[in-house]
Amino acid sequence: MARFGGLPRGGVNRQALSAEEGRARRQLAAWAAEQGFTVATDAVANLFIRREGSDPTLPPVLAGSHIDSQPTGGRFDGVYGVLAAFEVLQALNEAGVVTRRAVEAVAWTNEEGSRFQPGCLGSGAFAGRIPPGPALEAVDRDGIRAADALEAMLAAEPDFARRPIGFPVHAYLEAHIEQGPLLEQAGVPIGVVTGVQGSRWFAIEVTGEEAHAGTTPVRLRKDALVSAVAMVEALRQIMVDPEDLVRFTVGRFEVHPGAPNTVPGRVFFTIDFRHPDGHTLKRLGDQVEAVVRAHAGSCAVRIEETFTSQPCVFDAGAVAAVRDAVAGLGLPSLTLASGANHDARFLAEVCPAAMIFVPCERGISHNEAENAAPGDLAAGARVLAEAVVALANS
Ligand code: HGY
Ligand code: MN
Ligand code: MN
Repeated sequence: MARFGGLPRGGVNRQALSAEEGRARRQLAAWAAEQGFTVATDAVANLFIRREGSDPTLPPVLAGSHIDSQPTGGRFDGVYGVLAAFEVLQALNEAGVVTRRAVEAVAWTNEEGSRFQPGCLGSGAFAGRIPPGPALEAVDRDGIRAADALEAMLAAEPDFARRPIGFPVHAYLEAHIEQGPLLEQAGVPIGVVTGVQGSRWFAIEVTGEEAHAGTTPVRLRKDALVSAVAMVEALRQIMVDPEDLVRFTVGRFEVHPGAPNTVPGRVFFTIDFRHPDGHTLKRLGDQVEAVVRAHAGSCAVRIEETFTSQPCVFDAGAVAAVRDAVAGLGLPSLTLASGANHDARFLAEVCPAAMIFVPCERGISHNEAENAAPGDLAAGARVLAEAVVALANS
């Protein structure tokens, strides 16, 4: 799968609704056909690979993640969970196991939110938490609308069955690399994940006035860069946290027109703010707009909260299914909450959901150097298989 959008340094650029992602989907469909699985997609391009159970009337068990990546992403983020789910289906074929409920491997659309904000478009729409219409109006850096990229993606897949967005699901499990250092530091192959911390994303546009760098006195300038830098510094001050639990990131900061001798007339930047506690997420997140406006200087400001996700605790029954699978396989494990956001956070709104983490080298992710050990990846897939089968027969 890393061939699709593969980068020279070993990572991937397989962004949501891109041609590379379309080719990766086609590859999954080809593997599915070899195994006799059926392939379906919905109006936001969530991809479902189905293995029938003995009772087709029962809501299925879903297992999966996402195959879209960051622009300089790693070979494991997301796609590991989709391939682990596919491995489970294939292993059931090879073992001749018939589960009571159907089991479906899922690739959710636009989990990353790097090309089109917000992320978790597919799982959020499936869970009825993100209205697809407005989200599909998002435009990428090249001016392409998400709706148009989606239309092109679906037009290339006339052979995939079509489904409505959302249907009853018995349970959902997601295997994923931890994207942090805890499992590697503890020296254990498996993380039993209890929930996901809260996230709030903002998009800020600061508008001043382009002017000549050599002739324009400071007192007459409306310098968007000076105002934007003051905003970021002031925000960083309110986000200082001695416990180091606050996660405050300005990942995108664009200066226009970007000419050395023109006073910047416009700056666009993003905020990714996260915290495990809902009260802190509200207390600090609700200050963002006031701090931004207080440092606008002579510029105009447009601020939009583009993504909001409260901290979530996974269903105890689903977490127990993971824990039982780990115990049954005699694997050492660590119990932890997820600092990264995942599709499971939205599935948790509509069915029992839980996650399985495996270590990644030095906790590095959203980086081409992302790496994971085959033994850990296999252990994670085996835990997924045992937990999926237990849930599919419940
Ligand atoms: O941003 C996240 O937490 C996820 O990796 N997309
Ligand atoms: Mn991911
Ligand atoms: Mn990611």
